[in-house]
Amino acid sequence: MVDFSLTDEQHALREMAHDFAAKEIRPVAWEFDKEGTWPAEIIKKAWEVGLMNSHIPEEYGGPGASYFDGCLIEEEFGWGCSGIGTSLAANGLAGAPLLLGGSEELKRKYFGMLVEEPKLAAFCLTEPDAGSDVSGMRTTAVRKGDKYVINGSKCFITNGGYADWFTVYAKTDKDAGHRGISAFIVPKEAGVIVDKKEDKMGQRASNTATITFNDVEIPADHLLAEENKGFKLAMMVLDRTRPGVAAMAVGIARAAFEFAVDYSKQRVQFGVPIAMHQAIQFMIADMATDIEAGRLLTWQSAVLLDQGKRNTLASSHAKRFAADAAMKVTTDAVQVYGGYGFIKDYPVEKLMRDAKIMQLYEGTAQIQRLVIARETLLPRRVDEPAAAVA
Ligand code: COS
Repeated sequence: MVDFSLTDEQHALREMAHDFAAKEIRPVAWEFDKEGTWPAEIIKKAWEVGLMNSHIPEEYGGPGASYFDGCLIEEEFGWGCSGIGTSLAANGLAGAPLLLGGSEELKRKYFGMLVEEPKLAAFCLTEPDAGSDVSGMRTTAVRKGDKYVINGSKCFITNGGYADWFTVYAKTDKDAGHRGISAFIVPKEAGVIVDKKEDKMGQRASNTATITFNDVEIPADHLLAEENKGFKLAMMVLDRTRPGVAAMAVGIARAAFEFAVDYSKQRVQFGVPIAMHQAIQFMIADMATDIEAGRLLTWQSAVLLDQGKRNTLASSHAKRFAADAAMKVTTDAVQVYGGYGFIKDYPVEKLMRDAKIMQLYEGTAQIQRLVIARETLLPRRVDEPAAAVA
């Protein structure tokens, strides 16, 4: 039997995340967007109430929440402000490679840092010349005795300017393509340089930085999984984090939808509220369907993970659909507002700008389609266990 209802605990968690988004995030979201303000206080408060680091297991001091529960939180963050939400959720992306491939000591130390204080970590995969094509990365890690020496540069790094540690992917065998990449934990104090904060179209309250490693030495035991298994580790991480991105996209769409519905009931044209016009009703109807469908795909992709099953296809379906839906719903919300939708005094143009990144980060809309096509044309069973890093 398929049961889409939430447990009492899940209702309470969603309500708590919603209250947090309504009281702490929403009131400052548009102002922070304008100035690109870093949400330091909100991060501290979210950490205090236990809405950060949801996937850190209990044995390392975290709440050990399910992927599904994480999605409930991320939808509310997206509803509040996805820029601030991304800042709050990015520890999950940085922590996933550690969870999957880290030694017991590394997990204790680096998860410990995140649960003891409101600290941040950052995931460093993308490079100026290696975005969708992960194997094209140029950052290198060379083993020297009991150390690795890292050289290179990473871009578009969420929370990069504020992170205390980084999960970094680098070539350990330059001639081996995707089979020559390894992943490491790199503490900030090892000499990580933050070069540049990006001035972005949307999600302006989140920090996106360029990070450079010049002969950065780290202990050899900071390797995650095995040497040259980093590409697979990255793919397994993205399978686990794309549901959360999809949930945030649903949250953005829901916010735009609610604004559009309210506005359509107030705005009078041709003698009646515009909600009375079928042209507007059909847009509202399509928004509502897209949000429901996006949420169901998102929930399915998270539930598979919680069941220990491989969710590559479901995860790309969810991320692809929810991101495209967020873009469409926010664009249509601007349309419902008419000319006012284009003006910054009204709330929906921010949501349209914020939605754009959902089709770009953690795999573009085209990469999701590539994964969906491959998984469809060369199907692997969805009840296969989630892959191990080997
Ligand atoms: N889980 C486990 N293993 C996976 C996997 C997954 N989801 N996807 C691929 N692999 C494995 C494959 O099985 C293959 O293993 P072998 O080395 O044993 O053959 C290996 O990884 C290479 O897979 P593939 O041939 O599909 O790799 P490609 O170079 O063609 O890349 C895409 C595949 C394009 C899908 C991948 O590079 C990708 O996701 N790119 C987008 C990256 C991204 O999201 N960037 C955003 C940065 S994070 S903000």
